[in-house]
Amino acid sequence: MTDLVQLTKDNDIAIITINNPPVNALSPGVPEGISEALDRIAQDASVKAAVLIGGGRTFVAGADIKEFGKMTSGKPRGAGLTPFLLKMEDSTKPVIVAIHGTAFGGGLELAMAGHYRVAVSSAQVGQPEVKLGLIPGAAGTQRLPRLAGVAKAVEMCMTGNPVKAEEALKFGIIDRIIEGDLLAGAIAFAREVAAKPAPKTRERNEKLGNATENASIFSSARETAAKKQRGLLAPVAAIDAIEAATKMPFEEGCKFEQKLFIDCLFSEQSKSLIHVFFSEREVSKIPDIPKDTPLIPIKTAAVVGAGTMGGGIAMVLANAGIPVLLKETDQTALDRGLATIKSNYANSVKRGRFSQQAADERLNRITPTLSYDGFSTVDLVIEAVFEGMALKKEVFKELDRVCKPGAILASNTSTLNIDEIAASTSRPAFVIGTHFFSPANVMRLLEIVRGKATSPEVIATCMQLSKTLGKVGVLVGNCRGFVGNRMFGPYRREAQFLIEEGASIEAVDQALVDFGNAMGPLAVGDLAGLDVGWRINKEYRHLQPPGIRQAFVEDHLCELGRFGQKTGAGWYKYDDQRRAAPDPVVDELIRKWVAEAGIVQRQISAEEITDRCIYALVNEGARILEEGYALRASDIDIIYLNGYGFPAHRGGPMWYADTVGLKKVYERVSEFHRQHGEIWRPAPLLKRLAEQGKTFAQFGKEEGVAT
Ligand code: 3H9
Repeated sequence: MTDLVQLTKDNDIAIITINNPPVNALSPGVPEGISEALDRIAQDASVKAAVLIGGGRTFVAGADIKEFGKMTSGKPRGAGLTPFLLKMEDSTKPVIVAIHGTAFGGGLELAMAGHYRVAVSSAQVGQPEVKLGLIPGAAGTQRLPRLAGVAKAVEMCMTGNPVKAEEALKFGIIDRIIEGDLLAGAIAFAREVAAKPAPKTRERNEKLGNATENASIFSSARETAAKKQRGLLAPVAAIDAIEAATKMPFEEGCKFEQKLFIDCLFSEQSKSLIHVFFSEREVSKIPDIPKDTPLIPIKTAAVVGAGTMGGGIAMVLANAGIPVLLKETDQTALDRGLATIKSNYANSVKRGRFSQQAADERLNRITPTLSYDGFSTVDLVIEAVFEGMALKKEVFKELDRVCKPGAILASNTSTLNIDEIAASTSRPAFVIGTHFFSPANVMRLLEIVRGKATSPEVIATCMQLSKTLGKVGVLVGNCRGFVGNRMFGPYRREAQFLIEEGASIEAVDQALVDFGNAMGPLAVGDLAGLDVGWRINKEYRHLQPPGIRQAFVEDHLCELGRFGQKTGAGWYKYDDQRRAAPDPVVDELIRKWVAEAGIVQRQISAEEITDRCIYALVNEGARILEEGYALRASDIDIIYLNGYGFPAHRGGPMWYADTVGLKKVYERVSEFHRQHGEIWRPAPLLKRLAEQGKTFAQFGKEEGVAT
């Protein structure tokens, strides 16, 4: 018996407990331990039935994801879980699986090979493999439709979304919800069924439906996958595998599933998504901020500025249960800000995201104000006023005066120097950047910008706060544009250069959408407002070294008042529903401006468009990494996945470059350098790693993020 699994007894009921913290993953040793326990139970005449339960906070959260990397890098693979699950299902003594926390992936597959399943009401079950670019690989696609029906199984395996105990009961995935103590309830249940023949899930064919009904389930699922999970292999494979369950005997279906599982496991998509899974967890680990750093309790907050960002941030705080003061300078702006918040909440209620009562509660947590009254008691202030250093300094000076000692003063600036802002206060240790992304109440990313003087407690508190707010907080250093926008500059620059050189607006956007991005760079510009970049360009133009090529089309569009969606015209023209259409006027203008600039246009391939845009991100990312403004390449990936619509199945820009191979990326960047000059000089880190045959993922810094 391994020490990951224990076997005990409650008179005639055996209890198998899995103890593999933190989530009882099916790591090597766990299946073996359960298997050995089953052997002993079979031989023990005093045992009538067995309960299988997880120790600690959860049942089994799935296969051990760390093992997949070993398997794809050539480690010999055992027989998989399927034979062991067959053995459990063939046990003549009923096995009752008792679920709390989550039974996910291999955990649910394990549970379905038991004869009965009981769960506490807070438990969840699911087949989330698709989120890792996989399909269930231990007969989940064969047993789930037999319990839940074909349509539900397709939905669960395709989306990866879990279902709660109550729904699981309704669909027959579990047999009973246990009120009170789970183990005691499961033992009682076991005694009820001990004398009955143990039902085997794999022999239950009554929910497998008929050919006509199933055909329409599968075809509509494939249509949805093509639309909503564009380019992803796993959702389609999951549908195929469930279809096999309806057409083949169980054993053959399992073999079919196994083949698809292995195809998915070895795909770049799965490797990338697994990288994302671990990176999302790694991001909160900061070398010089220990886990036990004391946190500052954030019970109340204030936001300065009720514009798009300020209003969104106030909603985020209110949604997390934190009462918030929302300050503006004049009544009109305050009313406008509040009206937007109300309409956002009304939309959420209309879309069924939450109830009217929940919306009212959230709205009631936001107190609009025109003064700093009440600021003296709040624990955190987030400033979201117009982007200008003089104004920010003025606001921070005032906040420093009115806020209590120990209150955190955060700025939502997207470009300005946090140290300079902090210097206008008497408490730079309590000043930090919290850069939300628009719309703040929707986008998951939160860049947390560390100033030179920011204290570890303030950083740890903001990292924790990001979780409370449902955001992914990434700690970054204080450089211009921080990480995300600093990289986005060269990306958008290349999109514009490509237009100037002859690519059409639609071709540029389409190439990046085909790559997997949520939107193309020009459509994003229109959405965010072209005037933002235009104003920043004007402010910083004097810092550009002379002789460096400057993009001009976007600035010219702004000079004509074409700011994007908000003015009904930018790169595209928009109708009153904000639907985009190509605008021949813009094509004509571009031809004129380009001719005036003496640029000779040419045919540009989709491959060149993606390489130039994506490698512009990568080259700047490499500089950021080497300069230490991001802790890890994977932190940069997390920023791009959560704030910029980069496709998760590509793993993020830095991971993507690693998968292409840095030697190849470096050669292409060098080629662009020769063609386009200084702006494409390869980052020293890219050059070095390419020459050493290494990856960004292998590059590590010990010192912590640069400030
Ligand atoms: C699968 O099952 C394939 C099968 O079909 C069989 C094929 C043969 N493995 O998320 P947390 C770690 S595929 C290894 O912060 P929470 C995680 O990295 C799998 N490690 O906690 C973290 O480590 P650290 C299908 C895992 O409470 C720690 O546990 N299953 C695994 O916020 C805590 O995790 C899934 O996809 C794992 N399976 O959320 C479920 N799971 O502390 C994946 C977690 O060192 N897991 N870790 O950073 C989850 O969704 C969440 O972890 C869960 C808990 C909801 C369970």
